Amino acid sequence: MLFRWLCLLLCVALSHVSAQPTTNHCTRDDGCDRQVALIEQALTMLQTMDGRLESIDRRLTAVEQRLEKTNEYEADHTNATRCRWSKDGRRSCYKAFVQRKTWSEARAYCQALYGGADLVSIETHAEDLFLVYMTQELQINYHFFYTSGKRDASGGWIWLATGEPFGYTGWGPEEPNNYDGVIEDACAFVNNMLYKPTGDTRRKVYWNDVVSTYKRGFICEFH
Ligand SMILES: [Ca+2]
Ligand SMILES: [Ca+2]
Repeated sequence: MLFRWLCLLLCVALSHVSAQPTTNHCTRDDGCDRQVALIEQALTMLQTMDGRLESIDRRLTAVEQRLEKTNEYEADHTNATRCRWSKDGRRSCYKAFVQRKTWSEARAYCQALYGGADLVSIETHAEDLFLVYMTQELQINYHFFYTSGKRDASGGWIWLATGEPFGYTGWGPEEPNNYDGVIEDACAFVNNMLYKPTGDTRRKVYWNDVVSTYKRGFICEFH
């Protein structure tokens, strides 16, 4: 648009020049040549400026799109996600999902959600408690959530999101147990308070080894 306006101005200037008596301009052939050369030079400069303006416009559009994405993230963060600061000054955010997925599907879903997101790794008692409060507060009507914990080939447990073996654990009584002789290869965070508020004598919150191909809820963690 700017380019068109500048061209229009140039055309007006040119018409002004051509409207002048010949005695004031172009009294000699070389004088006309100089004018034409200057006008061509000006046109080239205008074209270059137009190209630069288009480039700036494209960059502005990209910045606007990034800002929109940030706003979406903030909105989502405020409404459905909970964050905490650990003692070492690290900030972690969590988002719990009740739509059921297999462990692999849930992990892929978390990883596609935000850059660096993955299934949750519960590394401390404080983090474990935070998830209890979070799932309570959000009033989620479901109690089994996949974590990034997986049984490795030697039977040990590892947080696949971080590559670290389990340090702190919150296994329930007799867990992990490969219940009924079935290999249970994924670690689930269980909050029975979500649907058995009273009268249930079992431990309310614990970890359970479960079969990873079953569809369950899950919790994503990101920083
Ligand atoms: Ca963690
Ligand atoms: Ca089990």
